[in-house]
Amino acid sequence: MRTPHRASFPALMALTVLGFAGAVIAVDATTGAPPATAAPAPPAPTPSERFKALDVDGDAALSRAEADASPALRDRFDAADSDGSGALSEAEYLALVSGGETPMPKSR
Ligand SMILES: [Ca+2]
Repeated sequence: MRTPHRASFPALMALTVLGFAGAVIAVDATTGAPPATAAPAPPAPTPSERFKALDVDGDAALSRAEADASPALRDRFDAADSDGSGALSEAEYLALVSGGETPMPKSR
């Protein structure tokens, strides 16, 4: 018995067929039903708009629970909470999103 590729070849064929079918469906979905009104891309929300969207209770601060809605924000909550109040003011949020990779530059 020397059939080293007997199991893998059908599996590869199945994956290829499934992948091809998925591509056809995706193309058909985009070309088959064009939107009536041209809407190329929604404008990206400004940081201030994102802050307001996250501030669900409208108290002008992001609690830890509110920040949990954004995984990226949740991971950086403690770094962003520069005054240690346990909530992010809009200024702290804007400093975080505008500061990017270096929220706390060391003085030198
Ligand atoms: Ca809030």
